[in-house]
Amino acid sequence: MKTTSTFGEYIASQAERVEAALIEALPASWDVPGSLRESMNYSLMAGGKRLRPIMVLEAAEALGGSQAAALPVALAIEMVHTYSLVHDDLPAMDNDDYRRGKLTNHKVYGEAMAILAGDALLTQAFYSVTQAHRGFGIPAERVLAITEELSFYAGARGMVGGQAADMLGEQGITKLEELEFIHLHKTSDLIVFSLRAGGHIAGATEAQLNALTEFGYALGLAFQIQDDILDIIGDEQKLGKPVKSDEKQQKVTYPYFIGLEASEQKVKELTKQAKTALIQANLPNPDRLLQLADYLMQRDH
Ligand code: GRG
Repeated sequence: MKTTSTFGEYIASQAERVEAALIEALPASWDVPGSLRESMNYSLMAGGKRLRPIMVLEAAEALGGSQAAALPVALAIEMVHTYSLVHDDLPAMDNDDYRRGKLTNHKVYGEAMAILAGDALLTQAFYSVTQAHRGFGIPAERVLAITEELSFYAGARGMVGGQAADMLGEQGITKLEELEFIHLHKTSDLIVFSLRAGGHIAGATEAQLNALTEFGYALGLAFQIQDDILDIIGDEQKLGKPVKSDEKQQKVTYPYFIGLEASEQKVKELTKQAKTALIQANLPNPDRLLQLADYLMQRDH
């Protein structure tokens, strides 16, 4: 267990590094309506786990790249993730009152400002990506690939498409494949983006990018199934949101289809599959990504 807690401390220090940079990303000196900046900051600094930005940093390091140069892209994915949460919580979508242990954005700033804060975070993300070139000299060609992939994995062909499929499916989902389509896009695509973007920063080859993609899809699905499991057996305090919400909303989840125990087994299998894909790619420093996979499987929030 010692290694787990040491790695947990490492992850916490990486999260702090991301948070310090996020504070600087939306400076008080901006000539922006105060409530818009506050609303953006409120959700951005509400204390998420920062897993996606950490994945960008660790993927860059796995390939011998610079974490500092990867930081602007790490911030970008946290901005996109945060916008998606703000919009997902709106009355027109999931209509949630709590997120990350705090009132949701629209409960504090009103629906219109929450929509605008989400829009502004999404737009700012693309600005942040460009800073990998402007601030750290990452070749423009690599930054172009990251920009292209951010719009792909976060947009209609990615996360937004997954969210739309989820809304359209609601309780009508009858097949595990339909549920997997939703998870692959709604959850895994941002994870895959994060890993590939870290790879691009470090100048990954096509084969290395493919390995990161395979790792990301398996890890993303494991992450989502674990999320569904925690909604059943997790601790409200640790999760920062009410549990049993899937059951209350009659949501079709992995545990609903195959049961709790089989879902726990599936998380283990997917984690092993993810790690195998990475090990076979012979990356220069894969250890932290491999540890991250185990860490996520054991997470309780
Ligand atoms: C509104 C376009 C749009 C998309 C919404 C993010 C999302 C898509 C929906 C939120 C609900 C959900 C269960 C999404 C799946 C991804 C997921 C598990 C998000 C939570 O990620 P964590 O646990 O959150 O990393 P923190 O708060 O730690 O950052």
